[in-house]
Amino acid sequence: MKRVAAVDLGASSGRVMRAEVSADRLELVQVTRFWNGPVDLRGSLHWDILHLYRSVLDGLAAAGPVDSLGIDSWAVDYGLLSEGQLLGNPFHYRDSRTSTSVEGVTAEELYQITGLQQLPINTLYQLAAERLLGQADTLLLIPDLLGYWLTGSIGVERTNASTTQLYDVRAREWSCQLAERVGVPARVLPRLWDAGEVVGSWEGTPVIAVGSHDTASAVVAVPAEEERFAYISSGTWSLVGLELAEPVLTEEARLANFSNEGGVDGRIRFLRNVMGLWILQECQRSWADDDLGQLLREAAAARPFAVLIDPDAPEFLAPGGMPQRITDHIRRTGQEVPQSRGAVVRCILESLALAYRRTLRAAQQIADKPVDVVHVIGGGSQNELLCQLTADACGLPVLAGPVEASALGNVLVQARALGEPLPDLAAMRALVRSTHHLRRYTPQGKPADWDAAESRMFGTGDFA
Ligand code: ADP
Ligand code: LRH
Repeated sequence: MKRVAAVDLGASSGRVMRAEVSADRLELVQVTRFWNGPVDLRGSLHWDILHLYRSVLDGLAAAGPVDSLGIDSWAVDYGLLSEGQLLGNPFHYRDSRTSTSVEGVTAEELYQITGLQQLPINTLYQLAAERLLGQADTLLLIPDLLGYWLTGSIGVERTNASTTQLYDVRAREWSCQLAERVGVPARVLPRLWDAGEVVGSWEGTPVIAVGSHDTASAVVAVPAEEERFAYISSGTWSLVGLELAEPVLTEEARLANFSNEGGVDGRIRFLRNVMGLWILQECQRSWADDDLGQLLREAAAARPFAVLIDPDAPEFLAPGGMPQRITDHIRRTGQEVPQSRGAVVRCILESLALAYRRTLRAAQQIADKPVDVVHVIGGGSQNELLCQLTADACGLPVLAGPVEASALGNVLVQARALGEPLPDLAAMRALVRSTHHLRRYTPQGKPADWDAAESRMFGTGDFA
């Protein structure tokens, strides 16, 4: 049996977890959970990186003695170093300084090399707007920056590197040539680590590189029994897709804006970002209403398919004023504005379920990989209404759980590195299955209602 600590930083909260793991045991306890989110500094959005580091240190101290620790976090964001010192406070990916255009490379070439969807949050686009790049000698992604402060070791773990749009998805290395072409000096790109490598130590405890992209760790812990599964990693974002052996870099995949992110053990996470529960979180923040249970009960009682939004519309990316943005979107698309919070929440959840359906159908078709079940993991797997709507919209059974999938994936990769007999993803997933209760949702209602809703939402051209 091994005892390990997992630092798992999501966009809405961070947690330090302690776990006991062996071939037939996987027990996870939360040691600390702390706030995380954007901080507006006179119009620029940043992470409170020192608060996060302080919280990690406090959590690790409270976790007590462990055999190792590992860190995962959200993707794409970075800190720049010069001679070991942090230059500037890391930006939040929702900061408005980015766009999706960059000189020196076409969209087609970019996709052939990196296999990534075009999102303004990608590191490449952030770096195109970065003023401190010229002074930097090293770029570290967030888990690697925190790891560097703990250990002094410099490197970037591969699953997260694959989200930067500077990484060659086939060669599994930085694309230094691409970086230079788009104005990112290759000198700032440090050595790459594989999940499972010991990268240093903190106060005598080995620090292990895990799938440091939280979604990569979450996908490790998908409790799938068969190969024919899809997943929705449901938190601030919904990451919706399939696990593949090889990237799909076709024109069809590019135009449908699918990412080929690197997974643990060389797998490919063929997925799209759907805006996710962020929209609901932001409504709750504007309404100053943290009673999610009551909002969901009201949503369950609200009229179905009354009004729909395209959750991926760019106006939903930035923080602030979310109820008003939804109202504007609804007016622009010629629909009736909902009159209660419950109706707004129902609109968000039905619209997310439709976006999941559309994404999963496209993923199966483009990758030529049909599935029989959708696994929903992460905090959003506790949302019963959303899980049922997802099953109904996709016409597939949904298996919900575990909630703390990223932390579990983090823990499992550490346990294997420490020598526990968990030889492959199948063994890790079997352990999650045998130690966690999953809730099953079977499709209900009339499929024709969802067909009609889909053509209303995406078929009319109103939703640009
Ligand atoms: P992240 O890792 O991006 O910070 P999480 O995986 O922690 O996100 O998921 C956060 C989301 O989970 C919240 O936005 C909320 O909508 C949902 N959630 C959390 N607890 C519950 C609950 N008890 N019931 C329904 N949904 C929940
Ligand atoms: C989820 C996540 C997602 C990224 C986004 C920046 O936390 O890592 O996979 O696209 O944050």
